[in-house]
Amino acid sequence: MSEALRVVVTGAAGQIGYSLLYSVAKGDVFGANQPIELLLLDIQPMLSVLEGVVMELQDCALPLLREVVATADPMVGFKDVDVAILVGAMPRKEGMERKDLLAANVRIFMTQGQAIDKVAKKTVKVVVVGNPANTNALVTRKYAPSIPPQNFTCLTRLDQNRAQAQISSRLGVSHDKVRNCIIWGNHSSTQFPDVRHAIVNIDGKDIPVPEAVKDDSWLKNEFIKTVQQRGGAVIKARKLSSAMSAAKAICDHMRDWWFGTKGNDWVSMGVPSDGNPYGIPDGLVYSFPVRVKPDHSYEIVSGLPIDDFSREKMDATAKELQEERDMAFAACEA
Ligand code: NAX
Repeated sequence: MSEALRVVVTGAAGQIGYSLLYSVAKGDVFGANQPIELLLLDIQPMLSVLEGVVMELQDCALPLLREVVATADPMVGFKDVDVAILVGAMPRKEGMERKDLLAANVRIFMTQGQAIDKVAKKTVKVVVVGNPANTNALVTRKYAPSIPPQNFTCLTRLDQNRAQAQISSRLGVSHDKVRNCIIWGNHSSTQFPDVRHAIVNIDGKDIPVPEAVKDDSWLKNEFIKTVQQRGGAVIKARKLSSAMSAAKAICDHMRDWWFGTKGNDWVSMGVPSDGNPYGIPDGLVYSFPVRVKPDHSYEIVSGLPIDDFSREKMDATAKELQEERDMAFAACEA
């Protein structure tokens, strides 16, 4: 057995945390031979709730789980961590404007970035889930200059999984038969779910998804809208936002980052846009298709042809991210 991996989950007393911690502690993400030390970070008023979560984790009697620390102090929560899963964020309250939400989150992710910079391992891998996830990742990275920029990512895997599920149910195949769906841009309703380069395996044969679906109008309209608005549809039905599917997507994101993507396939991750091959402005955290090597390094997949329809959608979501960045950085200086 190798040395224990130190993994911090922020917002650990929340609903995604509750769905996520068991999978991480059980070995679903870092493998069945990898001991884990879990650090659970939440705010002071939630510490008593967190105590209950700690008790439950103990009661699972998981062989890989070596230690659980619950804290409200970022300097304790991020100490020597190898992996940081940043779920905790300020939720949007009634009447709150986007700029106020961004400003409230800037304060949280600035503090956490500074703590990561000071006490986390320099190799720490960070995935930001708390919304606005792309811009929160950008802020965290800004305040942790001693960590390589590419170690800061945000979650768009839930959107990718949603796209994959829409296509597989449309084609009547199991979900694992559909690969290489792409989410471009922001984890928001401007995201561009793109399956024009995706593949479906039918009866052992790889077929481009558009060829199998044979309905360009559905792909350009209903499909995109369904994926873009799926989070809202879940809230409407459940009166709570996605948690089980979000936790599963976090596990998928981290597992692929840790072990690498399969063969020539790719997955979508929000990553720094600097030097990207698609003309998206530098200085954003933008979701691209990436291939990950077993040493945890990743590359944005290059050379995918971009038509006018895609260009417009990719630029629109980039524009929203630029606006978010400008508002967030203005709040940093305030
Ligand atoms: P909950 O409200 O259930 O839990 C959030 C937890 O974060 C709470 O326990 C809260 O006390 C804690 N928290 C707040 N400020 C904190 C701070 N400064 N340090 C540590 N903890 C802090 O929300 P939940 O449903 O778990 O969702 C968490 C976040 O994920 C939200 O921002 C949500 O919008 C976002 N999501 C992002 C998704 C993505 O794909 N990127 C999908 C799912 C989800 O909607």
